[in-house]
Amino acid sequence: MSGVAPNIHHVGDVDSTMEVARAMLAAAKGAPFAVLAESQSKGRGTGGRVWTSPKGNLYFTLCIPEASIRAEIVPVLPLVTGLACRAAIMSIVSGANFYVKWPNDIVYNGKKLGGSIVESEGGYLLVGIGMNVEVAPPVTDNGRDSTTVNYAAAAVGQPNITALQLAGAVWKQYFEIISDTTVSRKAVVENFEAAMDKNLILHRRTPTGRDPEPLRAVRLNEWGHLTVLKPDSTEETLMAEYLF
Ligand code: BT5
Repeated sequence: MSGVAPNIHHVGDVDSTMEVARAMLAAAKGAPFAVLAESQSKGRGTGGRVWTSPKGNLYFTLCIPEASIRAEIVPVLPLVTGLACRAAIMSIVSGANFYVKWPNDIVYNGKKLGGSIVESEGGYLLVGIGMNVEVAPPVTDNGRDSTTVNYAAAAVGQPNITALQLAGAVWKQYFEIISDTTVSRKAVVENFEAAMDKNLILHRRTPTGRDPEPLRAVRLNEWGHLTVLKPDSTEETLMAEYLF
């Protein structure tokens, strides 16, 4: 599927690109497509969290037929997503250090720039990606401060970019990674580990906020699970926890 021509549907203000994409699955007849919205009134993150979605940023759901994704990389698809998003930004803005934060975030300068969710339906994987391009919304629920691609671009003297440009770059990078048969699960894990910001102080999420214990990312195992270092110098491997 390398070089798959982008098939991106542009929509205005929607509830969530995940729902818009779902409604389009049947008509897509097994071909890959994506939905790019200007803004969302019910943008969502993981575990019922809200994704604040004002106009000016990227709200994108990439719908990929499950059959076209090598079984080997399906378990690490959130990591593939983070790597594709980071590569997309860096293909447009050079000279700034963008990082990934396990399992599903893009960060710049210790602040959150974007995040992703993966859902599955009707033979498709729906990869939802939100990245702040122009607007850094205030973040409320104990989250990390937010930042934007254009803030980072300005910091390194590069021109502003648009959500449209970024969407095209994400499409390209995503299909490049999933089509490249030399990219094994091991390579995805190693590339993600190399792109992690290991200086971030992480906190486990709890149902009501965040756990006070400060953690640091150490390494990923072959399945992409993160081992963290605790203040008492012991290590623990996380399975499916999300971190602030
Ligand atoms: C994520 O969730 O980071 C996944 C976000 C995915 C959003 C995309 S937009 C296109 C598609 N359509 C949707 O409806 N969703 C996807 P999570 O790791 O759970 O992070 C959510 C937390 O991030 C919130 O609880 C806030 O703390 C913070 N947050 C919310 N909006 C933000 C923003 N615009 N920028 C930075 N942080 C934000």
